Amino acid sequence: MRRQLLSQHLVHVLMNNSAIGSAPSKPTRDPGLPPDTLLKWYDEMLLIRRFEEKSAQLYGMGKIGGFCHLYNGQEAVSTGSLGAINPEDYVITAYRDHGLAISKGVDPRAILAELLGKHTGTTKGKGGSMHIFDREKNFLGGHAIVGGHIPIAAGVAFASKYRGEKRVCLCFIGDGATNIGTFHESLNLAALWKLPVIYIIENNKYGMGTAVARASAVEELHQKAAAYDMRNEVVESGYDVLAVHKAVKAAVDHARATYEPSLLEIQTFRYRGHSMSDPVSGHYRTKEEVETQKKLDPLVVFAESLKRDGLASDEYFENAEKRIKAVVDECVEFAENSPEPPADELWKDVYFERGGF
Ligand SMILES: Cc1ncc(C[n+]2csc(CCOP(=O)(O)OP(=O)(O)O)c2C)c(N)n1
Ligand SMILES: [Mg+2]
Repeated sequence: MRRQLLSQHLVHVLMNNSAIGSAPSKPTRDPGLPPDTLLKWYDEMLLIRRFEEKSAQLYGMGKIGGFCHLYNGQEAVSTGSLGAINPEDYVITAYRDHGLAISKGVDPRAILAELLGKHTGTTKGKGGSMHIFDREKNFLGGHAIVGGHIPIAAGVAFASKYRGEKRVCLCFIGDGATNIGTFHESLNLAALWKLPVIYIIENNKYGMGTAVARASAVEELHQKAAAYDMRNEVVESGYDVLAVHKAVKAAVDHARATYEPSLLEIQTFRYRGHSMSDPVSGHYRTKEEVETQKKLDPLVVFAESLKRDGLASDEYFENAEKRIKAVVDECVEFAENSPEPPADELWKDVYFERGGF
């Protein structure tokens, strides 16, 4: 209830604040963040949005098969979080993975090729949308089983600590996944063994068609950390890339200094249906709810804050649209012109044969 009131309050502030167009006035920019970085973040968020829109279009044309879960609306979580880590740090997530892969620097052409089932895709066209993976970029998936990747993140963090490294692991979890057994087992061990993993709940308020309140005995999801005496924080303005970045940066700094884990809950919203097979609202949420949430569009909020701080003009945003459109067009051209996997690929990479990660 408190959150609903807060969200209504923010929408009210947005709609009535003529001086700043459509953006809330807080939080203000961290002066330590260079303008170039902020503009790069904006471009990245725009790329994620346009990439997902193109994916939806290609899906509708029958060029993408199987499951496909889009990230529209959650861009500030991806960009803000991954803006707080280094290339050698790890990221692991569930099946809603395109945006996080883009933020981790995975080649968007290879991501789209994977969606189209092409040999040039990130998993050679055999994994599809839910299994984007790039070992070189330390992007460890893309996992389809809800909760399946949560213990893997603890293992990755264990390896980092065991080797005396300072690499952290960001593990993204849906709100629904916090009700799965592996979530609790993993948090317990991460806290007990002091593992440098930051669990980030992307609370988009629904697990498929089930609202958080109907699936979880505890609605304030970050409070689940209390059972394991784990550092935790909630970001109610998950549409604000700067607020997300601040919370994740604090957790990352803490993990590097102490090896201790954190659980962050970032409140966000997905604009589309659960997957491409679902309608935008369906029976479980109303059009009004979706429209209300869209007034807190992360791209609009960020653009307004950049303008307000004098870091970008309308011209910048117009050019950004053109630049990003060219990138997405290149992805489509690359993916469409790439070959299908050859038949002898069928049995390759099915089982891991030797070596370590
Ligand atoms: C173990 C398991 N149970 C059920 C499913 C079917 N399933 C796919 S997504 C999903 C909902 C998960 O919701 P949430 O964790 O909130 O993530 P979101 O889709 O909102 O990003 C379910 C139940 C699954 N993939 N794996
Ligand atoms: Mg969810």
